Amino acid sequence: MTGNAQDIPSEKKLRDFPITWLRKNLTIIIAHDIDHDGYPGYNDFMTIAQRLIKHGNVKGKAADDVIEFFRSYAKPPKDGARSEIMGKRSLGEFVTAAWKAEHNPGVIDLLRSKYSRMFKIFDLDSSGYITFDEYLVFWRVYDLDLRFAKMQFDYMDTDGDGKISEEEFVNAAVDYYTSLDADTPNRFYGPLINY
Ligand SMILES: [Ca+2]
Ligand SMILES: [Ca+2]
Repeated sequence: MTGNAQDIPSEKKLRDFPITWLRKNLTIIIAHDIDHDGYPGYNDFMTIAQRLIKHGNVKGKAADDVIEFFRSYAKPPKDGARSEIMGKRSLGEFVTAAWKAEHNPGVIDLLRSKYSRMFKIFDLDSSGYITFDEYLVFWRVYDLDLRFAKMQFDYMDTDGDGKISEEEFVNAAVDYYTSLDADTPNRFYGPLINY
């Protein structure tokens, strides 16, 4: 990771951010902003949870876990790194808060723990791996362009065994948030939007 929160002037224009970082963060925001009101809010996360329960045919306790996961993400603890982000109500504010959050010490641990939980949610049969069929549920939940799902699956499957381990999933997520490489093939939340 390069740069720090102080690099961002108080006006906080979108062009002040590194372009690849911005494209990835706008891609994340658009993937989560299901109702298209400009930012991911509580209702969006609940819609995502319901989609996952439906597309993944998740039942009982596992369905409760899905709702709890997305609720905790949408309503983070007030003193947590994400509470700052979830309070934002415009794209510029949201992106600025995301930039600050990603430059907090300990953010890697937070990301690892979040995506470790997410891995378990998308490992629908609790086999310890996400198969390609299970992975397609991820793309359907976020309404991503399915033509690119296999490319990203193969990118994440670094040991080439045809399935995604927890480590592979979490590593890809952390790389997505932290790498500023303009040529990164990582499309964790689908094709990068142009900006
Ligand atoms: Ca599985
Ligand atoms: Ca693998």
